[in-house]
Amino acid sequence: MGQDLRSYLDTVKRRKSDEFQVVSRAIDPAYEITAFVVKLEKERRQRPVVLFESVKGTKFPVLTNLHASRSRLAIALSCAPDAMLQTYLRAMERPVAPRVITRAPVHEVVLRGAEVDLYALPQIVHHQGDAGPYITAAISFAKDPAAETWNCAYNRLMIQSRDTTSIHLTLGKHLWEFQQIAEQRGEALQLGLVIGVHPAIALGALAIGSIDEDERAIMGALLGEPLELVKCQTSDVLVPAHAEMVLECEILPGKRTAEGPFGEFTGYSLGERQREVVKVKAITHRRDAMFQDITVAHLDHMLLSTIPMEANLYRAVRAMVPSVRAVRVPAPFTCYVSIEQRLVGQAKNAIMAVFGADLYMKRVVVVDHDVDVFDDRQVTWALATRCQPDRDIAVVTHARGSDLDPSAKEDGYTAKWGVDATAKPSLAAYTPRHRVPPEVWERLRLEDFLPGS
Ligand SMILES: Cc1cc2nc3c(=O)[nH]c(=O)nc-3n(C[C@H](O)[C@H](O)[C@H](O)COP(=O)(O)O)c2cc1C
Ligand SMILES: [Mn+2]
Repeated sequence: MGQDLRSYLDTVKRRKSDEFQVVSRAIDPAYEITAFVVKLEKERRQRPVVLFESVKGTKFPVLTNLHASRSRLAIALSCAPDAMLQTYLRAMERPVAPRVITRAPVHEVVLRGAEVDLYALPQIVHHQGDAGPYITAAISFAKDPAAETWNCAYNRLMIQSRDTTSIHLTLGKHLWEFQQIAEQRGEALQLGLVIGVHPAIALGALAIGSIDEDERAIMGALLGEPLELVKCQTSDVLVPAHAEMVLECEILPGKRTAEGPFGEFTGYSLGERQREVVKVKAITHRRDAMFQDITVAHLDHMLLSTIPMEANLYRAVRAMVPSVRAVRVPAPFTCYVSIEQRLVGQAKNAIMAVFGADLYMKRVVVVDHDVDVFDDRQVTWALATRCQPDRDIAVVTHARGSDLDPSAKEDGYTAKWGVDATAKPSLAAYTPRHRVPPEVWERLRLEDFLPGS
């Protein structure tokens, strides 16, 4: 199996040709790319991969909306759409170590020093009010300056000059931790920002877990073969050899710059903040590289991030409540869990497991296994009919959450709430749900009462 974006696109073209849309007419990267993708979804219910061949102001074509369909993501993991959670869990449990190679397509073109020009890249502005062009599909590859621990994550970048960007590091997350260590030593943190990869690599980058878990090995397990890495031209950072493009960078110690406003994944445009500064030392790319974009807060972004989140949350709840049935992340900071509750108190344990496993989680609802967490109406029904708020809501105060939650007191400092919407003391002992007698249900045939239909 190929581990580059191109071989995946070939598979999509072969297996789902109507889900690959080429646009030849020139498009303005300011707002038009986002408008095109969102309109296609809203007005025509279509969410193909889109390749804009001609983008104003740049020679690079732009690929977007790659991850906006569960069935396309399932193709990337060589499994059925409903097997993605289990496939992802297996990859977390059986990681495959990466392999370093020396010749790489991503080094076909190497631009260093004065040749670096971020303004030659597509200057994509996503939403009204954004402070400027952002790079939204870059995956960071970095190493703990004090250890052999590697980390990968998506980190959006605002283009600030020919060779600098700002970067958003969620407070308390792994790259932020590396940056703290480097800054305390007065060092720049070396990193590769990788653009244009196979979706298995994208999904692997979003694995949530301990800082010691190596996302690169989860990528390998998802690909079914070791991820091939190559050393950067200007540092010892290892990056995927088959990527479309790499920005070889360092985060400057002690420096901050104004970033934003930016339309965030939460659906809100947040104001300006002081963020870390990234110096771009080199840009390497394939000779005919595609640039990749992700439309923030839309399907391309949300589907991609929820699959790894749900796998990790399922793993965490299962460690506490073995009879967990399903986990869903239906909205930012929100998790629904269904459990087959065998002992009183397990719903509360499930809530604690979720809060312990994912920084972003702020509201958890736990329901019994007869409730389908993928149906919002059923969850709402359980909340209304199995829950007493004075008894069943657990509030955790003064905790850490997302620094992009506009309701938080200050960046990321937040309360959290878990709601036990399971029947008490147990589903078996609860007042029964009504139903038609089973023998009548079996016997009655609609056609007997609707002749001619
Ligand atoms: C398209 C996209 C953009 C993202 N942008 C950021 C970002 O700018 N900063 C950030 O901290 N996390 C961002 N995230 C979320 C992180 O990549 C995600 O939480 C990741 O798992 C963090 O890695 P870690 O658990 O190794 O710290 C983004 C995710 C996606 C899918
Ligand atoms: Mn990590």
